[in-house]
Amino acid sequence: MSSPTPSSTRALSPDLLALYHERGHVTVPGLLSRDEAQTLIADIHAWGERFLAELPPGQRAWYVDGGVKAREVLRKLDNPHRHVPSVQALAARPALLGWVESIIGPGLSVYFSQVFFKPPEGGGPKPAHQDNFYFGPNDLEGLVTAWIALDDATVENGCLYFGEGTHRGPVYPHEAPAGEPYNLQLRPDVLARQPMTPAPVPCGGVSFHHGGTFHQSGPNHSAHWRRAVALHYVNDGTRFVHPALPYDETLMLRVG
Ligand SMILES: O=C(O)CCC(=O)C(=O)O
Repeated sequence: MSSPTPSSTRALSPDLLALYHERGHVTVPGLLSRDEAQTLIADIHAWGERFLAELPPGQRAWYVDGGVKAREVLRKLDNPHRHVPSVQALAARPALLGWVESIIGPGLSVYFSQVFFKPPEGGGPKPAHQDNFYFGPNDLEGLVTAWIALDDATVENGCLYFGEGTHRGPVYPHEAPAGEPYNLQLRPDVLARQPMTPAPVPCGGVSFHHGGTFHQSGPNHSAHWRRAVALHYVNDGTRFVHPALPYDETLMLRVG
């Protein structure tokens, strides 16, 4: 097994931190080796198959990718930090916690986590949104998402796009299409004013984004998977005062 690229167990460098505060997101390569990413993928898919087999028909639209006609493929999974031991270990990795703490301060918990799957030539887009609208924290600076690429995330296979500097603006109202309450998104008139910049991430790298930063992802037009784990970290002082969807706070996990 190849060893991971060495990564700091302390804070983000001042340059990366400055970039984060300026743009509302920053990419840090080399948290995981490709072998470690493969192990996580295997563990997540094993859990995903069990989950899919037991999923009631009424919840399928929430979790299953509608773009893959030939077979049923998961679009997302919720709270892997509670269901997959290797994801829980990832969430508590000292190198990652050091970086997160330099962004939002000490006393860290995972509030919510997700796996986003984009299967080859099937994974659909994720519309533009702000995590702070979904989670509704009292402190808009108290939350950061660590989005960890388990495959190379490229423009072709549906990497994230960010609205640079949008974390300094308001949290806008979001709307969901009929029948898709989970698909809350920014309104077209707000988005029309905001260019979105692609942010490819190499396998094993982390993209940190602020809770106010506009972000979205494109469809997967490639022959390759695009999978990622998003860990939504919060600091000690942050409470969730108006979440837009029902999040189960009993699944929060103190990690630092
Ligand atoms: O991975 C994606 O396509 C969407 C990720 C996302 O919205 C997030 O991490 O908050």
